[in-house]
Amino acid sequence: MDPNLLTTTRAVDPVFMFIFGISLVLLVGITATMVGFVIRYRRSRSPEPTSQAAGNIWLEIVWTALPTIIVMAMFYYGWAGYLALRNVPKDALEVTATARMWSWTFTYANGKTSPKLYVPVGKPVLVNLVSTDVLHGFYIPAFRVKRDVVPGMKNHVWFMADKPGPYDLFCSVYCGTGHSAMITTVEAVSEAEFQTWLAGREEGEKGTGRGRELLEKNGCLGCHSLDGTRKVGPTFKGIWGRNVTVVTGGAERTATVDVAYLKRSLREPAADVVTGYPPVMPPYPALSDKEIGDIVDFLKELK
Ligand SMILES: [Cu+2]
Repeated sequence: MDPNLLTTTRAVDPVFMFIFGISLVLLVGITATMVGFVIRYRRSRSPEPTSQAAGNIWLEIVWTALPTIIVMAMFYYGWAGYLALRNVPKDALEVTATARMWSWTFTYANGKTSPKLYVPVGKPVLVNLVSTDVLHGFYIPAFRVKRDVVPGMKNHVWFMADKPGPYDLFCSVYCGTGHSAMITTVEAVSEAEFQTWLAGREEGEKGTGRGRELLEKNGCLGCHSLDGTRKVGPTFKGIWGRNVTVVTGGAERTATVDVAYLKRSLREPAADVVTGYPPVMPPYPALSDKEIGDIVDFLKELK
């Protein structure tokens, strides 16, 4: 790790304190002067204006020049910080973040995908931002980075974790019903742990094989939990073989979750909508029968 590297946190914080400090001094100074003048020049004490001054050239020069200097200093300082946010260190680890309604997927150079952003501590990370549907916002408060994720536009952020630990990652732009569920974690771990993770599967993960991978890759787990928690859509826990009440063409009916039902729900989610949930799921027409079979195998394991 380069100790002199100007990280995003180190670039943003002093600018924030600088602008905040100036604002505080001005707020206190102006308020105190105002209160002082109100007391000193109140009507009972000085009913008639005593000063006949028509102007003061030096006063005007000072109150023009001083704010100009302050504002230009804020601009210069802010611009320097902005450059630090946009210029990515050369040795940065590259990850692609894919945003969709309503989850994140992170893809690494070796093809590994993950719903959490794993990063090594002390190494700059470049995140390419991709949206597959609508406008989202990539936001990690701990690293002071926030950037719009615009469909069809190349965009990026970079940051570096100084200390290991989990950090919150949010979507900062309202993107529909499940927006508030678009939360995940940045897991900053040691370089060795990171390499182990990158090479293998996550520890303690429920289930194995392609099925779970497909659910992660397509962002299904953003809206459907595996542990019974109610999210934007029904949980996957115990879903296989369950009887569900769905609305089909305006009428309620009972359906059994089997291969035919899941296929229809994936390819035409609007056809059967489970009662009590909003009809917001996008269709996944690209999933093959084989892939749906893998997902079914995984769902059966979740009983
Ligand atoms: Cu979003």
